[in-house]
Amino acid sequence: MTKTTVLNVQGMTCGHCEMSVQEALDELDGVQGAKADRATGNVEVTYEEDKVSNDEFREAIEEVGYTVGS
Ligand code: 9UX
Repeated sequence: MTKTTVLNVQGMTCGHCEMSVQEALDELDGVQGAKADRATGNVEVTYEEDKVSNDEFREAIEEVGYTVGS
C-alpha cells in the first residue's frame, strides 16, 4: 500500500540541497516520490510501505549530509 510521510530535515539551505535529498530518497527501492522544501525543512515522501521504511529514509538523508529531526 502507498503511504505518504513528512520528515523534518535540518541543513537544506539551497535548491541543490533540496535536490540532493530528493534524489537520495528517490533512489531507494519502493520510493515513488520525494518533495523537499528548504523553507520549512519538510520532506514529503511517498512510498510503498512493504518495501521501504523510515529507517532507510533517515540513513539515505544522513548519507548525503543532512540531519533528520524527530
Ligand atoms: Mo550549496 Mo545547498 O553548497 O548546501 S548545495 S547551500
